[in-house]
Amino acid sequence: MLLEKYKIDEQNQSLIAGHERKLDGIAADIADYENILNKLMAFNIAIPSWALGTGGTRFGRFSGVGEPGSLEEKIEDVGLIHTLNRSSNSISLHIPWDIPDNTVQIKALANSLGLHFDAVNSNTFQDQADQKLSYKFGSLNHVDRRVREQAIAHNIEVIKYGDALGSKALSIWLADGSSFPGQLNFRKAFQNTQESLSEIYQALPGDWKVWIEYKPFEPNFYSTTIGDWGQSYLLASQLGPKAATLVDLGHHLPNSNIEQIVALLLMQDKLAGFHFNDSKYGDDDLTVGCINPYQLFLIFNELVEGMDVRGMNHASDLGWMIDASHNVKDPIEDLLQSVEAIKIAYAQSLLIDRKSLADAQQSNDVARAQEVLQAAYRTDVRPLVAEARLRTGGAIQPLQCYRNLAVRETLVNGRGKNTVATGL
Ligand code: RM4
Ligand code: MN
Ligand code: MN
Repeated sequence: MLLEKYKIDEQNQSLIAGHERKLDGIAADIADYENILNKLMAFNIAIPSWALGTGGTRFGRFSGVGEPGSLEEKIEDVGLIHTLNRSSNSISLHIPWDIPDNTVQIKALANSLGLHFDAVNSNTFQDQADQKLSYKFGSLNHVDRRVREQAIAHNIEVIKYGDALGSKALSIWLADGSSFPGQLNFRKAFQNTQESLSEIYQALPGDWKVWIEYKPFEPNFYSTTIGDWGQSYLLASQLGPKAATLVDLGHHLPNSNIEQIVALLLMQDKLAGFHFNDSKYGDDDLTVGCINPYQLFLIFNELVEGMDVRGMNHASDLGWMIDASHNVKDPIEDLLQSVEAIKIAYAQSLLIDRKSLADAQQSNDVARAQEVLQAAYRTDVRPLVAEARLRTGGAIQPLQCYRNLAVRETLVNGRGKNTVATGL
């Protein structure tokens, strides 16, 4: 289905007066108003193909209704999200969950909805039906060279799909590791991973990047071969300039200072980008900003400061992507909430009085530094984010608009109630 612009305009009509009143309330206090709006309008976050259906847990999966049953329908859903929020203009594919059989047609469909393809993700954490050797005991780190070769070949195949679609990055997350002490020789496992990655690196087209994700546990529970940002950074440094570290917010042990990790990776030009989500305990893959929006703001504080110091383009010089799983909410509603939370954190970080913060830091005025940060964090920037959306043709309130226009109900009519999304 397509959402016609006039329907969104009609929805906006009843909200416009209230919106303008709220916007006037904050606009006058923002010196850099137009500049900030331009940055917000340019800022997009990619939607992963695996987040459009219901995820489920190892205990079960409770399907939603009207879920996409094909890659085409997933692209259609991202098109709907983008029509509503004008901030989700790309999709990130997981291969082989979403193999584009006809890349020309798939690319044309995405382009017709104003979308392009973000990073492609390989998958060597599951065995596929037609696969010769098993990944039960690892993939790129495996003790058996033949398994490593199979995993390398898969990654190279993923690059080929991505290249045909116009992607510019390969994102690798490995389940490789060990569940019991003694199971693996840590050094050999790391060296095998490094050798395998360097073969994949050599297959990257000239303008491509490889993003290396880390995660401390799960599905292995004793060690993970790329367990933290240091290990990912080591690999990315050994590989060369096209390799960098991808930060998935859920891939840290509790209370890790993620903003500090981000600041240092950025300093070293080794920050690839993000998989945004939120968590209370582990890799919970919850809606961005639902548990700890202040942490998200502190991350964006480091990002904006660090990117500005390096003269980077906020919208395009890093990879911005959601990596979430939906068990109880409508995936489209959840993704709209996640994108909104990211844009709010970004907008708040653009409001930080950088000069005052630097002065406070320089004079060890700790209380003032906190005041400066929290003055920005406690500003209700929702009208600003809505204004950026409105100016680009989106909905003032995307979630409300989605409900009022009965989008899910229309999808159920077309797709049926019990469709099952591929992937997780
Ligand atoms: C992993 C990791 C990867 C994602 C898979 C589905 O935990 O976050 O990025 O591709 O889940
Ligand atoms: Mn991830
Ligand atoms: Mn994850």
